[in-house]
Amino acid sequence: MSENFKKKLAQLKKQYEQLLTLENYPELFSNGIFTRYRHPVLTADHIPYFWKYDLNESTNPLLMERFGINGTFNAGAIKLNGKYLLMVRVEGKDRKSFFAVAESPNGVDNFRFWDFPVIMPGTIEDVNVYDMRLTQHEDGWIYGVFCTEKRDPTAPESDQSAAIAQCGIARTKDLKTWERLQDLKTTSPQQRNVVLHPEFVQGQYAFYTRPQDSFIQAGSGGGIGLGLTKSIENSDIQEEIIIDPRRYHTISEAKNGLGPAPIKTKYGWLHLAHGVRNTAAGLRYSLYAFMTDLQDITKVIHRPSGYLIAPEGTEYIGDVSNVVFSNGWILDDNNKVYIYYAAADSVMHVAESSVEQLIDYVRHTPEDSYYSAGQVNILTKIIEKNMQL
Ligand code: M1P
Repeated sequence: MSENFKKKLAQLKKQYEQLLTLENYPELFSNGIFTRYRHPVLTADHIPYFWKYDLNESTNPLLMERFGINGTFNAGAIKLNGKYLLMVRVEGKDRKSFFAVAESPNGVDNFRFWDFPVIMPGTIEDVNVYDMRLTQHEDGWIYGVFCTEKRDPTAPESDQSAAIAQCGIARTKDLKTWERLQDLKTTSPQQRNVVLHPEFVQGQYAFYTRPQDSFIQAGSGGGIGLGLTKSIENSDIQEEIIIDPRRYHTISEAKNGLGPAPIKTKYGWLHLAHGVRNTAAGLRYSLYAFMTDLQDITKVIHRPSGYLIAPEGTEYIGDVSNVVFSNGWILDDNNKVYIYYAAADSVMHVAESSVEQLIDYVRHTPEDSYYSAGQVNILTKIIEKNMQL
């Protein structure tokens, strides 16, 4: 190996190690509901250098990147055997996404990708796969439910962006070996943001869905739905009930979709979701929380108004600006909750909260009155009460 190549390689390794071992810490400011951590937990630079470079001097004498990575985002999350694992959507510069696991000892920093990306059994139909939700189901399996996308075969040749999104399902015990099951069947032409509920409902598997008419627009569809299927191997949902609809002049006016699998609490199921609103600057994605009934999971019992997390500062900047998106959180010891959220379809961040904080937030944040005057009324009551103190 030439001295020059050796030097460049050493520099590459040093920078990589420096980034991976960078200590993360909570921001000083918190709104009492959650606390953001200072640095992103994953970026495209966290991808191992031995994925991107051919390290053989004879075939890559200039030590150039051979496989470019665009982003690391929209990660499912799980704590397994004491390790914090993110099932990351890795997107290449070729715009194809795939899954890879990044592991951390503490959930907030030192995330390191496993040596190889996930080999997901599939078919040629899967042109692009992304946004996996992990569910530790009471049947004993860990399920990975994700979006599988292909070109719309009915679109004219002149349209090379029309796509069909559907829900792929796979299961594993260790996130290493995966068994691919039949894709979810529903009556909707498009499905994205599908999540498997962790418990059986009426003896069946329950999926949160997001029926849409077209790839981007909700059309006559939309809203977070719920459907049951007897079989997980040959899943087939005949009826979807919309449990959380889109609504005019809210953060989920244009569309919404569930985030990670819900967390069970004594008051109800805690949910995290994303809502989308159209603005002059394009679509704006933010995160919101709500709670459903423990017995009847189709019934929303608490719906705080507005968003929980929206982009801030550098989170705005990236491949798709004005987007925060979450499909993973981890319920940790002492009821701590790590919320993993992606910013601008580019990087992964973490915010820390707790079951206690999130329950309090969903139960005691006023619901939306859906009118300006109604909101002023709610605010006036808060001020009046405070004035009496
Ligand atoms: O670009 C923002 C997000 O857009 C899609 O979300 P939705 O289906 O709700 O529109 C997804 O493709 C998601 O991956 C992406 O982050």
